[in-house]
Amino acid sequence: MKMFGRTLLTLSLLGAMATGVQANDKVLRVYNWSDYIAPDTVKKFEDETGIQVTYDVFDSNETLEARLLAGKSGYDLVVPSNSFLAKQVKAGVYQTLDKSKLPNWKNLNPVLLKNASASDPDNAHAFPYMWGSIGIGFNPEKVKEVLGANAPTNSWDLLFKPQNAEKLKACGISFLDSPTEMIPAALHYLGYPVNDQDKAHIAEAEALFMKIRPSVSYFHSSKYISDLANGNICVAVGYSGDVLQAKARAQEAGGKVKIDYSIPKEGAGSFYDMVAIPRDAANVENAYLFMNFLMRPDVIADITNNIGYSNANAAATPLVDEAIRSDPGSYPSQEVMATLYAIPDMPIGVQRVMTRGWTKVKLGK
Ligand code: N2P
Repeated sequence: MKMFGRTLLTLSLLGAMATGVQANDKVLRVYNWSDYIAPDTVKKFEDETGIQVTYDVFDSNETLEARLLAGKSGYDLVVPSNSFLAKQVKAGVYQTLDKSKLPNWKNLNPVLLKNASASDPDNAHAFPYMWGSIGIGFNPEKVKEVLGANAPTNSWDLLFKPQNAEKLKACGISFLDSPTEMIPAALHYLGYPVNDQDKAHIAEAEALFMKIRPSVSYFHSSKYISDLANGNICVAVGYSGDVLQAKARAQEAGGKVKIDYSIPKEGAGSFYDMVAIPRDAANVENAYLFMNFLMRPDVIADITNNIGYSNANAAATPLVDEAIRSDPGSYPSQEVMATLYAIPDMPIGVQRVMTRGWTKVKLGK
């Protein structure tokens, strides 16, 4: 009997491990984008709840997706962009949210929830954390020195015209290391739909990058923040809030380096970053507590005030610093918003084609 009981226990433990239904210890494992939280957010949560948080970071959807699809990521909360969320939801990567455990859901902006529901019907698996655009961070003085006063900093011509890139090479250019975000930017510039799946058009977009490749210092999705701020590079294609962080760091360092952010007039990509619980999360109740904490107006406003990204919490808006609310990089005008396109959700096969092409672009051959 005893033996039988132990076997049953072992079996049910194994079953629990397989389904991810486990006891919630006082721990939580979070995987978020780098430079995407206030310095004391995690500590505040730990102090209030007694839950110990392991907080790791990534800087591209591609990296997060590789972890998730390999299975058993070990994380209880992750933050994919909406363009990746849709596919991951279909692949069964996430738990359906029990919104009765999220009383602060009421604070979220209904318009942004509706927009985000295009990737996740009824917002069943995730809530929008922050959103932003993918534009051009630049050092106006250095760019002027190299290209003159009429440098087209308000256009993708600044980088996609090889004669401009060749000159800017002297002060340093970087691009995000993300084929799913950078190839649509080139497709858009070439006049193709951003979700174009025609392999010949994708090859043209890669060829455009190949032409300017010799002028690019590097492809990386987070290093440009400090490099812009230090004056090590003068132009970076990057995420809106990250460029604003570079600008703030440069100001804090004495203001010798100036940084601006531009949403090119042809339009730029936009994203929503979404908080979700992986299916095999071990600490689900704690994940709900952290989600609900992130939906608190004071908590999320404090994060925006530190990272420069616009959050998706309507109740938090009055608590966001006026300087951020009036910054056109964080909160673009309606006219500029109308020029933004959503980063497309590409079928996995097309994503692979883009990744292969991108590897060649990075190698320069
Ligand atoms: C944070 C970048 C988040 C925006 N460094 C890209 N989804």
